Amino acid sequence: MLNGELGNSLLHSTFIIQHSSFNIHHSTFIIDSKMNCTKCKTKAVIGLPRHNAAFCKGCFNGFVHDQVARAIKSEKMFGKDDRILVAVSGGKDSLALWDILLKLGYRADALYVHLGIGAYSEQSHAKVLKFAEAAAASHRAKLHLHTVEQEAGAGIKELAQLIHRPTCSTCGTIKRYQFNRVAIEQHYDVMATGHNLDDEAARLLGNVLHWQEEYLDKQGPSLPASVEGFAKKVKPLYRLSERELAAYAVLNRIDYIVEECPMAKGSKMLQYKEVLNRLETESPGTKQTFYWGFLEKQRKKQPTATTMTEKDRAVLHPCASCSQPTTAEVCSYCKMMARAKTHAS
Ligand code: Q46
Ligand code: ZN
Repeated sequence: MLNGELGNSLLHSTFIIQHSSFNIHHSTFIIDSKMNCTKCKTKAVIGLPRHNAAFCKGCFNGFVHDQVARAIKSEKMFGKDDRILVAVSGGKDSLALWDILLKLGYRADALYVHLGIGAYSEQSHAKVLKFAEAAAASHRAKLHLHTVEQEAGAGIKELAQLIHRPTCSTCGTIKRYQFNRVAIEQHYDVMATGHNLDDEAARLLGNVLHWQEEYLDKQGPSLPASVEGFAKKVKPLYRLSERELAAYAVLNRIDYIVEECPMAKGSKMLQYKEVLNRLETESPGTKQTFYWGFLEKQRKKQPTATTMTEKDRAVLHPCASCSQPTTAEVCSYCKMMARAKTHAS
């Protein structure tokens, strides 16, 4: 991840951060020893080609916090009195998000879903606990935990095999369900995820390539609580790149799990990220232009006769089993748990 000890490496002329065990969406940055901070003119620790700037640690932290504050304000995500539930995975983005929100003075608790994926889950859980103990101690923030194995009787891979569904779609259903359930039951005003600019640009590329118009409509960084039982969802990191968040985590000594989930290997999202990274290297700012440009167009779009919220209201009703909103009689989570129980017995 980091060549050399952090404190010393910041004094050295170069330091390199590499992450992702697959080396697919690795972020490598090298600081030219001659670069000075654009703001305060002291020695820079990171260069940001897309902003044509370089920052020292203090100014870089200020830049990151400012980008998040701008995202929260411009997308009307939440206010200082709102209770926020952050979805944490143990990775750099979600832990950085929790850290930034607490430092900006927000009331942010977190939820970790233990997927039961062997060493990966054990390590990511340990990273989350470690951060939570430090964050909770200084900001009185709380960590909620949901363990898939406890409820389903099996880890995510075994569960997916049992019900004959792809692991990642099973995982997606469980995470969406549990985050929403905890947010609603524990009366949080909003749920925040650590999706960054790279995630959103890659998802947009995928949606455009397949002309997934319905998904495009829902790709904004702030989704309102469309019906009762659905929590509002926001992505306060959409203005920051993966590389900037890796740098933020390292510079602020946030101990995160560097490895990707082993199930992500070969995924389409990683392929899209790789393509976008190549474009970004040639033309810094490509991802930003692509995703922010899309958001700008969405904002200008004349509101259609039927907004997404109205559409949602028309098709959603409480699940017959658990009461969470669903388009079917029984929600996909309850169906999945019922199938798991049938197959297990
Ligand atoms: S969906 Fe799939 Fe991710 Fe779940 S099983 Fe891992 S790769 S964590 S975002
Ligand atoms: Zn249900």
